[in-house]
Amino acid sequence: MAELEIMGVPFSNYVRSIRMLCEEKGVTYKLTPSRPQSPEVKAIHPAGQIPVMRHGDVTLFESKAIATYIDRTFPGQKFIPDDTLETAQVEQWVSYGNVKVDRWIMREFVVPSAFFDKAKGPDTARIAAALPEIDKCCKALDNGVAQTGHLVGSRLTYADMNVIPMLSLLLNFPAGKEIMAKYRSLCAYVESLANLPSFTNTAALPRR
Ligand SMILES: N[C@@H](CCC(=O)N[C@@H](CS)C(=O)NCC(=O)O)C(=O)O
Repeated sequence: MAELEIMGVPFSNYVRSIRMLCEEKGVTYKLTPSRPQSPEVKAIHPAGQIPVMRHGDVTLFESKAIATYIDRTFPGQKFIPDDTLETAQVEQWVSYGNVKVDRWIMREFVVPSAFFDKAKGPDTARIAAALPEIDKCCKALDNGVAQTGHLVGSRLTYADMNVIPMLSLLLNFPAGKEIMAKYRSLCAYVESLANLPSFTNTAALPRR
């Protein structure tokens, strides 16, 4: 079978989710460190976003589509279950993760806190405005994992892999830690997922 190629930089939360899936399934892949908006990424994703994927003649963009392809193409445990209700529940949490969790944690909080014009400093009003929305996301996820410790059923699925990179980044910031500390089930969930080898092996920077 052709080699699977994931294109994207390792500090992208979505690249990490896809890499976690490959690790969990035991799929060998090559990570090509392509930046968003680079010509090779734009050749696959119309909006120039990462990750994108190549496998033989197949190219794909959008992380959930890539995840579905990998989960169904390669042998091993399924992380997007066959059961109709559980498949729909994975879709539900991935959509919520992409529309709300990614927006408020990544785009409105982590990215503007970490990357800003040094001369101007971070946009503190924008970052502060994200906090109540992040609280709502954490509350929803806390409810979601309260019964089983996972978002879907009682085992790891792609829904969990989609959100854990974002939640762990939130913990790098005191304001993020403070919000998360209010939600006990969510704290336990993040702690347990962050110990998975698929998570630690895909860190952008090696653990010190
Ligand atoms: N809906 C897309 C979102 C991908 C996305 O937001 N990627 C970010 C990096 S984590 C990116 O490429 N940002 C740069 C840009 O939008 O130009 C997916 O699920 O793949």
